Amino acid sequence: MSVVYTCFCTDIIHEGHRNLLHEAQKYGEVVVGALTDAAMIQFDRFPTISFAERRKLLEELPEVSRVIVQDEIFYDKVFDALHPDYIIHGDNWKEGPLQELRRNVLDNIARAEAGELIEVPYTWSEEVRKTDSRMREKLAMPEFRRGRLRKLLQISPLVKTLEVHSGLTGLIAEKTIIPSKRGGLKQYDAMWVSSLCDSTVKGKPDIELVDMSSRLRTVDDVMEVTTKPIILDGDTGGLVEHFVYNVRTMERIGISAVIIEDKTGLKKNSLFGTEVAQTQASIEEFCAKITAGKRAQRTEEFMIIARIESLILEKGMEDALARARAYVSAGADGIMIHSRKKDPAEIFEFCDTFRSEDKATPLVVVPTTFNSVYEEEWAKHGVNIVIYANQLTRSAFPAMQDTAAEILKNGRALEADGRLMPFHDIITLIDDEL
Ligand code: SPV
Ligand code: MG
Repeated sequence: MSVVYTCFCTDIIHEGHRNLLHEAQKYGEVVVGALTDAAMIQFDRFPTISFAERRKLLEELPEVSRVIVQDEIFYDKVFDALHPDYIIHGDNWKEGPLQELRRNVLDNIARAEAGELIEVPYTWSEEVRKTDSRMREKLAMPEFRRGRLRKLLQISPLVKTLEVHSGLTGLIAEKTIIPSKRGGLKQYDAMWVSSLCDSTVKGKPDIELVDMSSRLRTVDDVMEVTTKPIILDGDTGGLVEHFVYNVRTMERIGISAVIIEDKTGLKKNSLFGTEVAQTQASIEEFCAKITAGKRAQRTEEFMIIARIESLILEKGMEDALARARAYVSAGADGIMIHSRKKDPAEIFEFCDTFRSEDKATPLVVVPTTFNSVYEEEWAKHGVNIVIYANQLTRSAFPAMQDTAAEILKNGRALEADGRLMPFHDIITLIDDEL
């Protein structure tokens, strides 16, 4: 009997999947691939149920004779192990990033000199639309979004995080998907609400002048239109009495982690380094803040990450490492180490030493100045989260400035038009539905 293979990236079986399975049955024995969590996050679908539950869901389908594990989104291994006679898929993958998968199937058919691709019309029904929107809704809910960072840390070798400061930048972080050179699809895993960028877009300096209520309004704007987890730049965390209160608020609205830095008094941006007066908190003082925050927290999922400013303030590697050990003992769920050097050597040294002593605590880096390091290299040095902390704001600002000057210069907007997004694209940019 012929083998017909298909694979669904879903947690819910709807009418569209059933239609496809009925069609598949006509060609032979139906084998379905259950995508692992790691494979699933390479799509724009984050699993909302466990792999075991997903597998069971597929096994219980009467049309399915066998379920196999598919641990990458491309089909090479499936072809090698199963030698399918047919691959069946909805025709919706003829457009957008999924085209890469279609191409991969066609390449495999050519390579194996066997197999045939069957494409069935995608079911665009009300039930399918509602099911899809139910899944997205679940992902956007605070209780689900909050725990997603911890889950990602389990399944992803490196959590790629992009700075966002508005609904629009949130959508960029949510929806930018590109084919990866190595095969697969690439996208961001999480979002960073930076104090520098959140202040800058409000025209204010990064000195904790923009208060937490305002910062949380930015977070809410982002949350309204996205589903990915949020890491909040919590500056110094403020007074302990305020921090504990804010921890509960952050948890309640679905933020996954806050990063607080071990500075005290008037905080200035780290990249000033020692050019401006900045004071580091004592180890005891900062540990007390971490412990108070952890005690205040109500859920298991929320993370308080401690950021060490010793290298920024030229206090030395030993001070940085001593602080890392103390902050972890005080309850920190992760360590962020920062530097303003272009050369990544001191960051590598910190990460390597820390990892040799502590295999588990997540490590975070913000490669703004030391930006030559590739993600794979960070992972090799034991880093778990990499934050691109300001690049969206820094690319938008000069573009807007140039456009403003160009219009002034010419006394009309025609000359600026070449660098602008077509008008039609801006009015259709935002979907009516998320
Ligand atoms: C931010 O993005 O606000 C940060 C990172 O805190 S840095 O600007 O490098 O200090
Ligand atoms: Mg900051």
